[in-house]
Amino acid sequence: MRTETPPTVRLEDYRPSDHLIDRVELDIRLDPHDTRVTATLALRPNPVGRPGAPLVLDGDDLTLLALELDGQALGPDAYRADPSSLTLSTPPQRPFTLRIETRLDPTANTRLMGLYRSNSVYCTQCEADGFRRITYFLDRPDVLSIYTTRIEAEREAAPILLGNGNPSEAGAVPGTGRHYAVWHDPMPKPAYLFALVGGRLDRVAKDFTTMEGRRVEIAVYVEPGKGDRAAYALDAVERSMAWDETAFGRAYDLDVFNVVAVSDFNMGAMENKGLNIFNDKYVLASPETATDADYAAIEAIIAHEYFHNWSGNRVTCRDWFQLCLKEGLTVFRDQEFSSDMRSRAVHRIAEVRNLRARQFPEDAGPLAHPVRPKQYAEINNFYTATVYEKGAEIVRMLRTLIGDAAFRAGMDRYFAENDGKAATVEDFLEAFEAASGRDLSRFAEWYERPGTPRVAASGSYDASAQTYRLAFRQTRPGAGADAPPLVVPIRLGLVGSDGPLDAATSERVEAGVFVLEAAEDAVTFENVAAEPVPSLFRAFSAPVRVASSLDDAARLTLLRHDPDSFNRWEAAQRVALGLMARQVRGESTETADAFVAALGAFLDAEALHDPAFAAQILALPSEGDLADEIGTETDPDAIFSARQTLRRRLGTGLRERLMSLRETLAEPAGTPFSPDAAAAGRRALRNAALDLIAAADAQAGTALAEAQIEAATNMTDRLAGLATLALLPGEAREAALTAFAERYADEPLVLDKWFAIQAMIPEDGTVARIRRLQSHPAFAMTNPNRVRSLIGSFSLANPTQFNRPDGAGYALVAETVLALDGTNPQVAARLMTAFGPWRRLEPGRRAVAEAALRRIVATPGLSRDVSDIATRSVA
Ligand code: 0A1
Ligand code: ZN
Repeated sequence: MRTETPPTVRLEDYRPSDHLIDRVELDIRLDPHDTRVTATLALRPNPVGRPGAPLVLDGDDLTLLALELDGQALGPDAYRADPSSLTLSTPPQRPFTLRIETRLDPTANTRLMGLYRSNSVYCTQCEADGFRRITYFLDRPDVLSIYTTRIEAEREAAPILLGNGNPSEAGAVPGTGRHYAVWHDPMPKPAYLFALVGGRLDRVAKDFTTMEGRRVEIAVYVEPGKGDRAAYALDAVERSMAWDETAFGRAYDLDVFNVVAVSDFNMGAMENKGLNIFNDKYVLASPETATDADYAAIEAIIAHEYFHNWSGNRVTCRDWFQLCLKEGLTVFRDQEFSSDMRSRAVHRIAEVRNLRARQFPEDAGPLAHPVRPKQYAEINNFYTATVYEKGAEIVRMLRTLIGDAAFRAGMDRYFAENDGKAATVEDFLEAFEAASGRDLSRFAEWYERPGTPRVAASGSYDASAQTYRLAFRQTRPGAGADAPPLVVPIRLGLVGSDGPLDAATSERVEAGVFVLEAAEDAVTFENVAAEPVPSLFRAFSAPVRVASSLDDAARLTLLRHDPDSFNRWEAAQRVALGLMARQVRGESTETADAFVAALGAFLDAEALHDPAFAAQILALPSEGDLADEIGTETDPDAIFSARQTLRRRLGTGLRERLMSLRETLAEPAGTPFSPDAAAAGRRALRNAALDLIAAADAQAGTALAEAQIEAATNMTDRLAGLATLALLPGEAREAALTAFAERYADEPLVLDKWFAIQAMIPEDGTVARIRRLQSHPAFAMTNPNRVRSLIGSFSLANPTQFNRPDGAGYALVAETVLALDGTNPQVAARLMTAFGPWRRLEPGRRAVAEAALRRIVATPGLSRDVSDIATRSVA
């Protein structure tokens, strides 16, 4: 472990690099412990940099072997080198060449940044600042270079050698058993997009011809023997390529597009130019091993990384403060893709569930930051839900504000004007201002301050005038007292007791959208025949919390009649949240019966038309949602029991219907598996029904779950059965867990699900169970997926046990963080973010959580990653 006092990097201090690197030639000789890297850099002073400035190249843990300037070895006085930098204090004031030789030990690289080995496959991860662990470089996104990479390795150990760009040459190194491949990337790129792969891998491939007539070979590389699990990912790449052409007019620009799956990866995947490297969890799928959720995630992440080819690679970021420029935009693009591939309404619900589960709490806690942060100590800690998901919501609001046509024109303009450049949020907004003629300077405020805005709405009906006035008031908790009002697009409509009130209009509402720009404003509808229920923020048109005084009856009117599916779901969620919150406060929940009746009527009328949507309606808000709703002094046990009570009530009240839906939706024996949205929706509804039945009747639930596991022909149904049993203590559960582990003993990604299910058991014994599982042969602290499955699932999805009043849950996570910090600080820091909501706990737990955090802060030798999260968490 290293102690570092992290220097703070500030957006306001940005200045262009003093030097540029036009061309990079890399010669990389792979060896398990002694890899040699020779980098030949064509440098020149930056015309907009400081003349005569020293050249300071970044390094991280590097060993310099040799250094030449324009072909001459440099004497020790001419430069200074240490593991983290290489400095020439008086570099030439003209173009010059540096040749730098470094030595690496990829096998010893446990941080999984730079060049490392995963199950003996050589691979790289360079975002955000991993390239400096390969060679000394100007490792910043605004230095763009043309790369040519020669990779050499033992042919036996690494028959496949992949790099960025197009393959240009390959052959044997005579008399050595080694071979090489040369890759040339014609597009200028920053160092964070560099990648290479070397190893034994199986390959599946297909051709694609772009709208520009380019023939592209798409290939997916996976561990030997797993080729049959790569078909879905390969198909998803092809669909992504075709979709980006029609939806955004973006074509692929190289002759090959390679995707490689590796087992050890800190994040989901990485968009390296022409060579996307993936966590294998987001590539490998078969009906036997992957759930419907896995298939959907694979489709989304394959698309996300592919879409980065334009939003991120062709147009990159000037500095890391602009991260949302590529991430928020690319999430928006992958969400649109998934919505087109699946059901738009159901996907929107999933997006909002995810935003509320991860981004809202982040924005309300100690790690809150603007979508474009103003400073950071460790950039790797800013790959957050706020930058990604709230960033995507900003792009979506922009489209809502200016309309589809101007939005598309703005995107075209953004790509055209910034192609081959490193851009800023300002460049992005400018393109839309030009395309729409709308002043976006006030809209830009969305990027500037943290906190989820609140919009309060209240309506008043004037029966004699047949008008309905809706008054809005926005506030910005967490944004500071001087925060200006935001520009908030509110998609809205009025609904009556028999259906939407289409005759009602207002001159302030255009194409169904009212734009709230001031702290307070109001809109009046004319022609309102009867007292309406307002349907606000349709399709979740802005990432805000809405406060309205609608009662349950009004919300149930929306559930029945709102033409906006999202708001129908939202209405049901709000009723459920209200019921659970009242239960926590010890207030009356007598309206629960009306809720159950409304859900029953809904199921009768619609469940079979749209099972996926019905499954969403039946899935109650999570414990986290309820904690977020309650906001302060939360008691996870009270929250858990309120949710249990409502689940039981639904399970009891809807039992006959749920049983019959399970029958009707059962797949006839022999139906071939399809991962498509329709089939997945039917499975989702059957499994939502199982969950509620089991909540109300443990015996029936056990029997149904056991039978389902026995009969399952796919992982979705098998795992849903196991998840149901996991909530029902007893022999059946333990037997099912044991059988599952035996069946999948050789399937690490499936055992991850098994770890996670056990980590989420909301019972006293879980901490002890996790401690036992930590020494299970399939568990490994060196593999991020294993750690996230066992410890991450516990800390994020088991609120009662993580927040045990005796502190045993916090202790388990804190111990893991500290144990991991020495080997993989990035993953350790991410685990720590689970402590985020600690201030919102009731005083007893709050004190225990704070003590655990302070113990981490006080630990000597913390990595910069963990110390950054820990100190901000208690600040
Ligand atoms: N740009 C990637 C995310 C990513 C970021 C950092 C990494 O370092 C370990 C890896 C991946 C994406 O958005 O998919
Ligand atoms: Zn991304």
